[in-house]
Amino acid sequence: PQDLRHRAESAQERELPSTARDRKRARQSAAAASYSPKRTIFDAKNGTDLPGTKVRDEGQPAVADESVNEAYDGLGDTFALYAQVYDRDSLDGKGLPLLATVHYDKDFDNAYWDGEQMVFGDGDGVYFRSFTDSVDVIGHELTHGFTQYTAGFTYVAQSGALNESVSDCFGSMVKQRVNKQSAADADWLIGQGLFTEKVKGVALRSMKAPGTAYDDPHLGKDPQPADMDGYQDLPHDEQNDNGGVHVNSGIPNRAFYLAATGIGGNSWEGAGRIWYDVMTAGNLPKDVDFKGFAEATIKSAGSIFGAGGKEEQAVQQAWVTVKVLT
Ligand code: ASN
Ligand code: ZN
Repeated sequence: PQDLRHRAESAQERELPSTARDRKRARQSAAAASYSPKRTIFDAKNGTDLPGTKVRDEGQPAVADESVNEAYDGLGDTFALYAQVYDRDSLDGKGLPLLATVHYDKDFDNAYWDGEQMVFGDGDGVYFRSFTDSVDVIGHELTHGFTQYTAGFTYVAQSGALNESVSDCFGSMVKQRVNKQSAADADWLIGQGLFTEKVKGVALRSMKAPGTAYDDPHLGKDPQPADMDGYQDLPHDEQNDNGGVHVNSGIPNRAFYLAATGIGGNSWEGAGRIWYDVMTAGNLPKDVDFKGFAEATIKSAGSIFGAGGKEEQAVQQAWVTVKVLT
């Protein structure tokens, strides 16, 4: 064992920066380490004026209000995924400040990204708890900002479902990384813990088993399909969730889950890297469909990890399983 350790050390020494390319990479990771978030949390005090009253700025200590601290920490965890794993300085890659408002409106059962900031409701207290409780929901909302600054997927029909799905993928990876969970160990639930004990359900969505997250007399049944056989071709208007963007997202969500677990290890190092590359490559139309996105992920898997490798095969198989590709 002693001998092996010695050999490992000299292998490491040989990898010290020597070529110009290595030195550049060393500089880049030094830069990544120096990225730091600029967070500001506001309180709407159960009104609807945005952003509301400033209650905690970057670097200030925790306050008495738990929702404020949960939002502050969740913003930090999301910033850390983008900075430390993907070497990205905030959502726009240029250090965009992260703004969030808590206690928005009364009994507000949602959270959203308004194009400039995040907004969190307290939940009605009967069926929903505070939307700041789930770090994956915080990662989801912030990722709408990331998508806005990158691929810009139009929020309707298949490109809208991809917009939703990418938010779930990165939101889930924020949570998995905080919890130090591999793809195999993660629960792949979005919004676990948001329901009160009154609700028959475990979370808002399941990426692993879309359609099974809840089945409740008040909320109805989780409507997500697990493959293209259940795709819901709804009218493209707001009354129909812009063509079922939160419904059909189950299909690409499950493809991501299958790709991540097929590759193995931590989702953010395998499937996450591939999805990030597709989002930032700048070569997809804003109204891309599932098939166009799927083909881009397969191509990207090959160029990052090697053509024909296990990553490319896992991604290809994932899209076949959800019946986007044949
Ligand atoms: N929580 C929802 C979302 O981010 C809010 C919405 O935009 N309908 O998708
Ligand atoms: Zn969303």
